[in-house]
Amino acid sequence: MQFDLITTDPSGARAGTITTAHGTIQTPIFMPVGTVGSVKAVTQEQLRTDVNAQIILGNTYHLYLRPGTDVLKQAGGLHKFNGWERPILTDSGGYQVFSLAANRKIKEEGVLFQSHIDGSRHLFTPENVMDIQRTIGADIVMAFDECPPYPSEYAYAKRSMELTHRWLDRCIKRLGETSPEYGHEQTLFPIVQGSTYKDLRKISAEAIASRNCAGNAIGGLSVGEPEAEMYEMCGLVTELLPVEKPRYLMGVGTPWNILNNIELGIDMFDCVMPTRNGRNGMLFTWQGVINIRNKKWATDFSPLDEQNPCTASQNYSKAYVRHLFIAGEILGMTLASIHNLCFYLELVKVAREQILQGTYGSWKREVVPQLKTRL
Ligand code: PRF
Repeated sequence: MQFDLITTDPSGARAGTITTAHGTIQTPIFMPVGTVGSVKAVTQEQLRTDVNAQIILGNTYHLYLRPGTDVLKQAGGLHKFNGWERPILTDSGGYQVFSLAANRKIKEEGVLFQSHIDGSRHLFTPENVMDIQRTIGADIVMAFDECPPYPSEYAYAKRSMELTHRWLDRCIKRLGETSPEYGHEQTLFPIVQGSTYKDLRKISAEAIASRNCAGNAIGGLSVGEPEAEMYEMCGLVTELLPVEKPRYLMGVGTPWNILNNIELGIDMFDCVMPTRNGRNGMLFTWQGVINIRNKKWATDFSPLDEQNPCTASQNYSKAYVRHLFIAGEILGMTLASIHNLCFYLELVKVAREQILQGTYGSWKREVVPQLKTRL
């Protein structure tokens, strides 16, 4: 993997390119979440042509439980299995195991947990999580971490962060001792933790930077803390992470969260919000947020979103999509998901253009209030 930093805007926002074995990614980028190897309600063709996604996410936790590594190995990896030929990043399970699994028990060795599907017992360790990600075959693989809840006591957050650092060294060692299963390069991103404690965040950012990996991630944010705290933590971490490597803020967020964090020097984002909230009828637009189920759209025959270039936004009316939601038609969820993903990809595309022009800061201050408006 190669990262080329093209420019840093006066505001601090960055534009660059990431080159992987499965293609190039223009940063800043938003990565749609495809938990089980599918971006919910959207086909791979729609992702390619309507959304124009450059990279998607998969989850080690889910893919390990279903379909399992035997099937993925026989398929020749996730790219072949789901027909997505562009880059894939897999999260390590170091978050899902804490948010989804039952009876999880954290030990030095790893995490013992019970599947949320059938209650079966499993152990995730830094080593087997690297092995599973080898079998999935993602281009970017995440280190196994612990994401402490918000709020966490200082002592807990410190112990947890130190465990994450020890697990990181085991991840690096294991990846170094194994080879890609399908011939293409796989790049490890370590994850900064430290909850909402400034000194822990600094210690963690320095520890992560010292491992000299090709890219770095920030975890443990957008877990319920006030937005101001997320920005404060993100800002002090990006100041300590190397300039010449991509920075990925995990699980963030709203359109305005993304724009504000781009200004703090973040290059990559993922979030379930455009798809999950889309399936509930929440639509993001440049004018603001729409609840498409609202009665007020019942006879609004204007396009879902004139400013959004994708076919879902252009060729279907608000009234029609509202009708689909009220009638419980699955097409409503598909159109809302495509619309929202297309909007998120447009958002980062326009952000990139503004960065390249050196006008990001004033543009961002202008659009953020609009984006937050409730329509
Ligand atoms: N760690 C991992 N994945 C994540 C997170 C984390 O802290 C978050 C937190 N917002 C989202 N996804 N491994």
